[in-house]
Amino acid sequence: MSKQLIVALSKGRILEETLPLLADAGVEPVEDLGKSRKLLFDTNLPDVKLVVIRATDVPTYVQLGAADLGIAGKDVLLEHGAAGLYEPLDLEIARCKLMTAGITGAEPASARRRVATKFVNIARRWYAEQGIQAEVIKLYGAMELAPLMNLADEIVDIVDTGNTLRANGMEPRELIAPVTTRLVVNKASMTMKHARIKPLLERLKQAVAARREDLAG
Ligand code: PRT
Ligand code: MG
Repeated sequence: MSKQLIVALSKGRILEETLPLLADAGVEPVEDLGKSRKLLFDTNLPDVKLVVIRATDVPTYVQLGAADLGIAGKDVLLEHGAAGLYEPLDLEIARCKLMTAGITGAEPASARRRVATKFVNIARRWYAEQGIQAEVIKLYGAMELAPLMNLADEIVDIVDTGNTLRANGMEPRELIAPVTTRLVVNKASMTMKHARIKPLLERLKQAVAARREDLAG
């Protein structure tokens, strides 16, 4: 195993909130991630590199050891499964909720429920736990459209303010899981590169705690 630490970052909305935390923990990319088309970045630390990839690919990179560390939403981790991963730190950013939602005022379908979502594993597991028969339909985006088009009775999606649901005549129903962004670590890396990972983990923990105190005023 090389002495380098590769950190896989989720591009998209998590990235903006991740970079200040990493900076507080002493890790800064040497160039502007947003302005570059590159995917692999050097940092101020000679032995730390960043890769910026799709959020849904982060668990795969870390699980298979292509990256030592990763930063991903709990939604993505629940959907992907966490074998081969440690999840030592809640970064407490990009807070939202995984919920079921349906057309406002409509009764939930009583027989076999058609559920549209990109979180098919989470949905299958949750409906099974509730003892609700569900036919889970995989979509890649715009879940809010499915009930309006009568493709599904309800959806499983991420809700923050609820504005997206409301704008489409829908309402949140049941909470499946609260979601924040997590730091994940490859299990082998945690052992083999412990001396390098431990201090970084500590500094990130401090950065998260400092941010929490700031927010509390
Ligand atoms: O592009 P891709 O399909 O991969 O995902 P994306 O564009 O939906 O999201 P991305 O990559 O920018 O960021 C995804 C991660 O951000 C998720 O894995 C969550 O952990 C986290 N996160 C936090 C959110 C939200 N808040 C959020 N509000 N991800 C998505 N949303 C979307 C949601 O899908 C819905 O369309 O925002 C809408 C709901 O927001 P409200 O405020 O209208 O309720
Ligand atoms: Mg996106």
